[in-house]
Amino acid sequence: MCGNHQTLPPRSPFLVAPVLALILLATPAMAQNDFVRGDCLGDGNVELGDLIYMMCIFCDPGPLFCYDACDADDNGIYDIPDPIYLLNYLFGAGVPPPAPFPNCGPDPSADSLSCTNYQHDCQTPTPTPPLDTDYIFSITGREGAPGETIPVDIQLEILEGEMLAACSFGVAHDPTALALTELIPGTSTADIDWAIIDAHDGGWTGAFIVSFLQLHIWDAGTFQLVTARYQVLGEVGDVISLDFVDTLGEPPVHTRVVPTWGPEVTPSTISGSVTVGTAFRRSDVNQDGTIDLGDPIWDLTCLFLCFPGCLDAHDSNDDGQWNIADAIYLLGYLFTGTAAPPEPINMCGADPTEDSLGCDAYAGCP
Ligand SMILES: [Ca+2]
Ligand SMILES: [Ca+2]
Ligand SMILES: [Ca+2]
Ligand SMILES: [Ca+2]
Repeated sequence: MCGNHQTLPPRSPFLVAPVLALILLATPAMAQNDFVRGDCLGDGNVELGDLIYMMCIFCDPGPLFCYDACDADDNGIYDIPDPIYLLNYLFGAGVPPPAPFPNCGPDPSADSLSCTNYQHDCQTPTPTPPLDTDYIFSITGREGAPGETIPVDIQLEILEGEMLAACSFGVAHDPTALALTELIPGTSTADIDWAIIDAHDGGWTGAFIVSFLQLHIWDAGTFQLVTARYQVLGEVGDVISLDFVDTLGEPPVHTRVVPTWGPEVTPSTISGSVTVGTAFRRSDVNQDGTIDLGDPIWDLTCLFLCFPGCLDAHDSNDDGQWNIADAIYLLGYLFTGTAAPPEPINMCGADPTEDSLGCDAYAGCP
């Protein structure tokens, strides 16, 4: 499930920095364009891509058309505090950039920075970043019983030939049907530079920067981003959707990815759902609250003589079929110390694995 890290060729910060400093010093107050402060890339949005691009001050940023837009804190200097200012605003409840923001306008403060060729046409609406289907966010849905707390995984797949420097997203749920109880960073995020995961009313958001200076970035693979735990409030038979959204947080965190130095693009998303199922305990087939010799005996008897209301409970090896192998598996666990039946066994719950067996009724659980 792990993706790969790609090491980029080293850049030459100490060569570029003095050159950039010279450019900054030598740049007189030139013809000024209207711009949106923070939109360093000039694509009309102030988003994660701008922040990543601004981190490149001391490497090779490529052509900059509007230094004023990159001066996020409007102190007349374009330097590292600017992307940090933007980071705090976008994800850390910091204050918005000074005017002109969020709409285009001239720079109200006189400084030596220039804005000669801002790329976005200020007469047109703020564009949505283009869709790139080579990046796919998905939610692994599953079944949960009423009252049970279940994990839901969010992952990002990056297709062959693509790379990623940063990403952000929001996941919304119906708060009358699910209660968010915990947000756990995913295994793929253990060694990245920066991450934030925040709960909001009706959902949560996450933002991840793999490497500020892109000393390593992600390439093709599947990356485990977050495990969210929800308590199921709905009733048996409900299907509760979990959707990627752009509306949670202030300012709202958008579902985006930033390939290398940006700009950001809009990824594909595959929503998930929680299906509310009947609670049972696997292998307690006689539903007396304990798992003992009575269960394999009843299981074998039942194979020929009864029609169980909860086939999932009889599927001791959780292979999606109910047959004599289940009684043998259970006898092995009880008497020869082989592997325990998969969850739910220690407490009542729904079947975490999808199969064709069902559980319509189970009296042994509340
Ligand atoms: Ca932008
Ligand atoms: Ca500044
Ligand atoms: Ca039993
Ligand atoms: Ca089975």
